[in-house]
Amino acid sequence: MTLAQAIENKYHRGIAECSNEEIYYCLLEMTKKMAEDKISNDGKKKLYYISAEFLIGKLLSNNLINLGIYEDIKKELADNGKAIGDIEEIELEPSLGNGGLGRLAACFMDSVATLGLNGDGVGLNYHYGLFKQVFDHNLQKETPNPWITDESWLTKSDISYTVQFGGFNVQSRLYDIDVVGYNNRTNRLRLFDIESVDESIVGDTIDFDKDQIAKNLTLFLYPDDSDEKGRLLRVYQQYFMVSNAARLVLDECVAKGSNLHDLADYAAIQINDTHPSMVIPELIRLLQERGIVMDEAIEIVSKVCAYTNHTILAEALEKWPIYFLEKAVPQLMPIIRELDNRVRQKVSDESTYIIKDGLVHMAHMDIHYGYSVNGVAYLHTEILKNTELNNFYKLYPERFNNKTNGITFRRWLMACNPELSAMITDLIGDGWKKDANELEKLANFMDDDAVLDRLLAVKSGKKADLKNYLKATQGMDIDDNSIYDIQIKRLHEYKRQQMNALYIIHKYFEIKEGKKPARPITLFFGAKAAPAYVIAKDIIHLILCLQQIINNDPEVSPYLKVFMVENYNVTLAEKLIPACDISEQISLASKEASGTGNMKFMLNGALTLGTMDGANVEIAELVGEDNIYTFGESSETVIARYERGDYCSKDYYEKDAALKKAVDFIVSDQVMAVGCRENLERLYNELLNKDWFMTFPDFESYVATKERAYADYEDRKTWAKKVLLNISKAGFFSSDRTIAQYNDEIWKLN
Ligand code: GL2
Repeated sequence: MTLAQAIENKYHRGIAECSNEEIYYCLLEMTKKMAEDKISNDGKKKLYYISAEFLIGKLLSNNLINLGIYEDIKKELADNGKAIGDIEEIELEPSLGNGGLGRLAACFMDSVATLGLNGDGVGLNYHYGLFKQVFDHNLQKETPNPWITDESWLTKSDISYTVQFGGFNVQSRLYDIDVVGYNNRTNRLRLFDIESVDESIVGDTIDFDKDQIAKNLTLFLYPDDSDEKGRLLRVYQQYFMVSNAARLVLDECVAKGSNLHDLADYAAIQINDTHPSMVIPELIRLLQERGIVMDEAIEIVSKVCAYTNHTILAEALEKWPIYFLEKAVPQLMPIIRELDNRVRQKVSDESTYIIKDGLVHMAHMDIHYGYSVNGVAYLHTEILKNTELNNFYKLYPERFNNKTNGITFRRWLMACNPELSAMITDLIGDGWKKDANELEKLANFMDDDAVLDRLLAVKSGKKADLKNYLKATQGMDIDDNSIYDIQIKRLHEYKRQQMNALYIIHKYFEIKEGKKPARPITLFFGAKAAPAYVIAKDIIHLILCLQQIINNDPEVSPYLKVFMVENYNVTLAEKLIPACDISEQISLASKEASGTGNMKFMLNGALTLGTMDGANVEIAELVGEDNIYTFGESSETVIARYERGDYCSKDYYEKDAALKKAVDFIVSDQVMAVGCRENLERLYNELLNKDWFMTFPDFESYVATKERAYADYEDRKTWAKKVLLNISKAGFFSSDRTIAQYNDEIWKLN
């Protein structure tokens, strides 16, 4: 059916006579129906990818592309005076994730379906998701982020379970979203909700009654955990997620003929980070309920569950107090104790015990009772094996493996950058869409001036698009002749947005002193800070203050501007990434497990300015040192300094005059005039007395390397060559490659 026919059936009018909203809802219905009618993946064994986050982004364009009708629809719309971009604006972005970990899960779902593998995602249907960020007086404020409308991609299923908590029950309801593989069959994203959810307990802010679990359970992703009630709510959410998931797994496997003793022939469960870790004791509990004895239940579950570690930061390796679990999920504690006792009987290394000092270490349970532990980039996995999880590696070396992250090129090139996609296809054909390694063929054009010129022209077009979009949506005045230098990612001290801010101050002073850059520079930021993460919010405050001061200074703003986009999300990433010249990947070496933004930028023709951290290491290896701007201390140096415990940021501050000047500016009268003393002083003191993520030792080489990149930008032809080389080497970072490796080495479906 054409769109015109669908519109005629639904509204008895033509496309041109319909509003964008009417067209969107018709396309939604039509696309949903087409996805439903597609054959779904099947097979004896199935993957269940359990994750607290699925940052899926808007689905319309992606689904049109994967169904193979994007171009037809776009043309039909254009023929009727409508732009597909305007229709996309109607869709609300599902707010089901926080950052890289959630977006990775979404990319993985796309690739699992595209490779024709039988695998579903399982998570929660948060009504208000992660908060919506608004800026008020240069401060981040949080408001609810509703996204579920009467008609949406969700389909209500007839699956519902009673989930038991300490003292009360809730009734669940499963909603499904079809995941369409690129020119292939479909899988599903399975999102559990509670029947008794009550949106009305939330007002204009993200505060709500944390005691009313039967009403609030699926309202927010990562409810504020700065108090005990918030942390307890996370436990309720996690158990709700995995209890439903476990029952779904058992029911589906039994329906396919499993006798449960052979569960591992029917199911592979990937535990994405520690949020779903309770699936291990819950499955054991359910197997016992179905007549299997403890010994065997443990054995079965250990052959089904595999764990992915996404970070070495202690804060993200969850440890729940025993009394939390006893209160929320008392039925699990005897099982967890039994699991811990078994570890104690066979292992002498106390550091690996599951229960220690009244806390349950979720990752420890995953490693002892799962069959695979993977890191998400080469360096990260090495650090896990040799440092962070070395005690476990010594026990189970065969369980550890690396799966370097990837991204889906359907969303992160074909959908967000059709101009670059078309250029690539003109040059090398469209085989790259299914086999990303074919991008290597672009290397043949390295000395073709016409190709290099076209590449630069595509970039200029995307820069103009971004300028227009941010003007229309956020009122920003951007010079598209400037260098676009972009840092977009969660706000976290280890990612070091504060170091970039210090650079900006440094540059501001240089311009004031008459040292003007060869070309204007625009620095973009996009980041949400966790509501309870005080210093992260202070860093946002500083950046917004700098934005106000610099952009309004007639002496400086012709050469330097700063923009922090409000409410950074997938939709904004899809506009920012194709327009970027310089991709900021400046985490403290050893701390960024992988990064996936780095891959998206590279694929879209930005050059990386980064530390030797996470997947940057692999990017550097692939493109060679001439085609990336690396700087800063190595992970070995950083890890050794942490071990010595002798870092003193003040020493660096005293020695480096430029650094001192930049840091002092944070608490200058000029910044105080537009900002809040409390926030600025706190940040200043934090840097001077702690600087836990060591921005000062890297500052000098960061500034020097950034300047070198800016200078190189002026040789447009050489720059274009570097860009083309980067794109040609990006194939490795396709999530199709990552998923093929997960399947070959961990899941073994088919
Ligand atoms: C993260 C890492 O910080 C990030 O480097 C990695 O790319 C992603 C996906 O593996 O996982 N870990 C984590 O806890 N979050 C991440 O984004 N939130």
